[in-house]
Amino acid sequence: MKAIKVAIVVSVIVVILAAVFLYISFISEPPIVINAMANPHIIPDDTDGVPLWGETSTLYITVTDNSDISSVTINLSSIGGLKNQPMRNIESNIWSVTTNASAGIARWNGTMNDYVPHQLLVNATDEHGNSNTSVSIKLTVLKNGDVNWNGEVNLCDAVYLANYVRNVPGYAVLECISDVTGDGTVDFQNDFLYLARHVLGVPGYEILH
Ligand SMILES: [Ca+2]
Ligand SMILES: [Ca+2]
Ligand SMILES: [Ca+2]
Ligand SMILES: [Ca+2]
Repeated sequence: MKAIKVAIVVSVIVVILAAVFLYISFISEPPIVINAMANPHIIPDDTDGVPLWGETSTLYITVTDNSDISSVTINLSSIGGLKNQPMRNIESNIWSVTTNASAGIARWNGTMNDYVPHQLLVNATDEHGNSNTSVSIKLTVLKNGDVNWNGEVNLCDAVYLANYVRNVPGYAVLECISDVTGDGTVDFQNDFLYLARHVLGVPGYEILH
């Protein structure tokens, strides 16, 4: 009889320990972070510090967890923003923030002959303090006005832009990089003339918009 009682007590203890263990593993799970996206994923650096047309990107991430999420932040320091920029819960599991990129932070790699994307690290933390810091959102920042995508802004870009706005075949551009007047359209009268004067050092055209 005593042996049976001992067996029951031991079983109960084992079940309680297993339940505690399961509960601890349940609450110590970090959030799952997926679907990193930047829309658009290419922007120019914001050379006048005023984020006009085409100069911002909205960053999105999906965060799920078996507990509540206490915060989702993103490190925007490499593009001139906050190290712990809060993201906003816009719907169900999707978090978002819109940002521009400070002047001068475009990274050109001469060996690769291309811009190096910024990897913006997300930190998703649940209500028990478990964090997932394994996912980044990729954002490529070009020099504003680098119309022909070669790492520098010079007269070649103005000539290239002139060809684009006159519909010369073979001259595709990203309009967000080419709208250096910041009015939301790319044209000869405004953007070509402004960019040409800028690269030629004409006073009054020092800053691209
Ligand atoms: Ca701007
Ligand atoms: Ca260029
Ligand atoms: Ca324009
Ligand atoms: Ca612009």
